[in-house]
Amino acid sequence: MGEWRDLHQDWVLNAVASGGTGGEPKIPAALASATVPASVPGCVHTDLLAAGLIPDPYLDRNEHELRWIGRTDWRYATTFDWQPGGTDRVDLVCDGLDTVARIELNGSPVATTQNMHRSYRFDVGQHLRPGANELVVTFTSAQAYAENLKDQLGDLPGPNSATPEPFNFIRKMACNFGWDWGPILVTAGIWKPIRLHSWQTARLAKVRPLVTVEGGVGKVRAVVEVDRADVNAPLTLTAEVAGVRGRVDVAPGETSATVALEVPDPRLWWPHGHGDQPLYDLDVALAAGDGTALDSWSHRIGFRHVRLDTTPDETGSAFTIVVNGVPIFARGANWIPDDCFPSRIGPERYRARLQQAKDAHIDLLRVWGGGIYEQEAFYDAANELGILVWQDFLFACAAYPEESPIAEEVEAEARENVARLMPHPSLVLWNGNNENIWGYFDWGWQARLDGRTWGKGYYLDVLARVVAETDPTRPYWPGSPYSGSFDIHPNADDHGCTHIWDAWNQKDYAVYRDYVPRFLAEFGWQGPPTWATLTRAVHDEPLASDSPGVLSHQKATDGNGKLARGLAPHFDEPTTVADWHWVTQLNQARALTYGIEHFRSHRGRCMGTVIWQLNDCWPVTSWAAVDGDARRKPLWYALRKVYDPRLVTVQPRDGGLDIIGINDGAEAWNAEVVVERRAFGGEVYAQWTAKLEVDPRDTTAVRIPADVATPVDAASEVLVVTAGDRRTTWYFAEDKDLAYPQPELDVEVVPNPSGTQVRVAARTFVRDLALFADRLDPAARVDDMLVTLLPGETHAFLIEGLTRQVTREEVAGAPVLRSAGDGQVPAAQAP
Ligand code: BMA
Repeated sequence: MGEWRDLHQDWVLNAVASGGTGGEPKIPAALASATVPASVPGCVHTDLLAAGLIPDPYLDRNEHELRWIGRTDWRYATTFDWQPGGTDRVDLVCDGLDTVARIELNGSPVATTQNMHRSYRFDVGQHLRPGANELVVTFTSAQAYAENLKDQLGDLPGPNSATPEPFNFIRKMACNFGWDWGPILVTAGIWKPIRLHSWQTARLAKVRPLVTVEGGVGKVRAVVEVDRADVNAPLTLTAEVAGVRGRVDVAPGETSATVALEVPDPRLWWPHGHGDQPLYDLDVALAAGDGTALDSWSHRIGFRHVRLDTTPDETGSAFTIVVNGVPIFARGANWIPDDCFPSRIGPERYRARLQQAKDAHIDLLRVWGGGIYEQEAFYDAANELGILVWQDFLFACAAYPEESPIAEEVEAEARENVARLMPHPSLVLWNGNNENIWGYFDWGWQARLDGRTWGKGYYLDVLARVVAETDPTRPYWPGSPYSGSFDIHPNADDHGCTHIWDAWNQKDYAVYRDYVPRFLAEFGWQGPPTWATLTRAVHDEPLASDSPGVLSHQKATDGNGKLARGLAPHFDEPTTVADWHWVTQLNQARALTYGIEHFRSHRGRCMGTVIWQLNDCWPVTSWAAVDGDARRKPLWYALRKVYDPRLVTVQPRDGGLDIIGINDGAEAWNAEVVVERRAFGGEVYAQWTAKLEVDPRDTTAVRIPADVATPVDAASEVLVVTAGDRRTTWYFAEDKDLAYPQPELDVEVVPNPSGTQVRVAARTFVRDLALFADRLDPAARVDDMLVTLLPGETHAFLIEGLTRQVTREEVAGAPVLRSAGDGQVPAAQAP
């Protein structure tokens, strides 16, 4: 068997040159001659931070002072002892180099690389020496490389907003060059493991398991490529899954082979909410003719069939993910890199973030094209938790060169990553790009391109071919949004997948009801991060929505203006930073609730909503539900309610109000519906009951009688709709026009074994009651939020993670306990 050896010890880092153009600060004097201990895997920024040589780029306005790092060339060096083991080959294996690297071993050049998204293997036997060896990896500034290539090939159009950085001229995580939620932190470093692999005779170069289910039989074709040190050695290949074993001989000279296995009646893998997630070990082994074990490969796989239904119908053409024959309504969220420095993201963090997604009933994550092909642990967590993964190829919001060297890199990167990720049952869709076809149609590109190529060849040809050749078990779609044809607008409501951004950018979230997309792959609304996150990152005195540090943590074009204009139709203008923070977060939660209830009510025509966005890469005002310090924003709690597999909502239809029961589960949902029109003061003005019967994976509408649905005083009445153990409310006016009573709440703090319980008894109607545990203690979390109580009702919040005792006085009012229109709530008294 081959032997692996990590080369992760004793690395040091030096700045070697600065490409300090454009008035950027050059390397600070203290650093010019410094040798810094380096972490591998890691990156320059985190090494400099650990050495105390730079301030934290995530805090205040530090980011802006650190642009020089991305303009500098960096040299990583280590020495290691090595003794010849007598194997045929010793390879240097680099799982990830970020990005433009020159590798030298004992002074001899080994290779140069220019793609963060690929791995590399080099035969280094001739460079190794018995005893001490020196390995050096020098990174050219990615910024300088991309700018040079841009100059060489000629500029191409990018996003229609924000300063375009040359992210489309280098195969590197695009959002490193800044995004409308991310800072400009252009990294360099050995971001994934780097190892020596000593091996004999032959090894498994690539294993592609093609897994599907046909007629109840699990089918696995393990397609294997073999790398040979001995061309003539006879080899055998075995594969085993669920107790079924297959074996083939690999004749001398041959470098590929396939073992086909059939598993009768395997347990099927499902997204959560639709079934279990059984996983099976697939073991592949390579042996010499005499039986000597040479190499092995293992991965957990899952048996499921997946297809994308894009059949034309009376409306247009569908976009439905079908798993094991069942059309799934995707309750999704977009995923961006969870850190600007992805080498910091380990399995536990991936697992925690995906668990947060699942806890909010999210069953699909779309890995967005401006980030990375995520690390194995992301997909492992998705497999285990039953979260479907839609994976973009890495192209976002720009025209991309189809010339050398980008073209070769794109194809190599695609082939590698499709093969790497295909064992994961959670992965159900490959998508060509993010918004580039839309950009070509609508962002004024065509005039600027003047006939030049812009990436279309990747999306319609290269990537489609790579998926068909590498992993024919999975569907491929050229872009998001895309209608399926260049004859139809890519963002057409009736076709394919759609992004709705006019709501946030220009209009109001009310326009969501003007659309019924077939599959909504992006839509979102901004809100600030939690208070604890904001105040950890920003130390402005005084802190304001437009103080310098807060503004630097708002990257969207006119972001604060859009927040304010988005608030105006719904809420009174806030006057303090605390009120701004609460009400913009509440409005974010409201916007997505409004949209998702509407889109889900059209289940069937619409088969998915993928909110922009689940997570953040640093502390920032953004569209995320979970902020850059992993804290859940009010939106997260709203998602958990509105993505409930069983949802009851009130929707305006044909001049009246319908109750719509939505059932994404596999069981029928039958409930008695009680509708009450109540005054905020408690009086019940009208009551009506009906039966709600919703088939599995279906919706049912019930019209509310007009007299029940018509208020006497729109400002002070609410419809309370109860369907079994689900409840929703409907209002006849916007918050700013509602005459909410001044909340009267009896608050009790009760320590209990699992945390601290805060019981709130409402003497008045109170809407969207929220308890901000992070205001009490940055370590604390609350179990629920946005709870609406009728007079006489009580809710118990559970706070976990408190590191101190809290008093009733601290908890009982703003800024800890808040509700919609709570301006009159007396502020908490100092303890
Ligand atoms: C879409 C995304 C991202 C962006 C988001 C918010 O365009 O694809 O590029 O961050 O909207 O503006």
